[in-house]
Amino acid sequence: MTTDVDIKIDEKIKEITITPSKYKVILLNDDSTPMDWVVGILVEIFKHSETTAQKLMLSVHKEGSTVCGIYSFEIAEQKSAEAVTLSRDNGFPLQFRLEQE
Ligand code: TYC
Repeated sequence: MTTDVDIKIDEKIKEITITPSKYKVILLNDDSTPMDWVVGILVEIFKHSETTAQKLMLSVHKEGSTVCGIYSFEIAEQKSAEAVTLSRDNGFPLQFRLEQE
């Protein structure tokens, strides 16, 4: 016999297994990363157009932070780690935060 409780549990399992959380990648401002470098990262790693990348970079420069992409946890982590490694290798302190949606 299937009860209301069984159905609720089935629905909960589906919700947990079929809908993985998304994560916002938040780009943070700093005083020394060059503007052109930030735009390059947004184009090459986060696949924004040059125009959007310029707007996002200026928004971070003025407001302190912005969401630069929303991905599964693995992709969010991979992209921000790649951007940070590339920036550190070039002497820039660019930083990101991940935030669950
Ligand atoms: N504030 C930096 C500067 O004046 C530019 C910058 C923009 C740095 C966005 C980081 O995420 C950033 N050179």
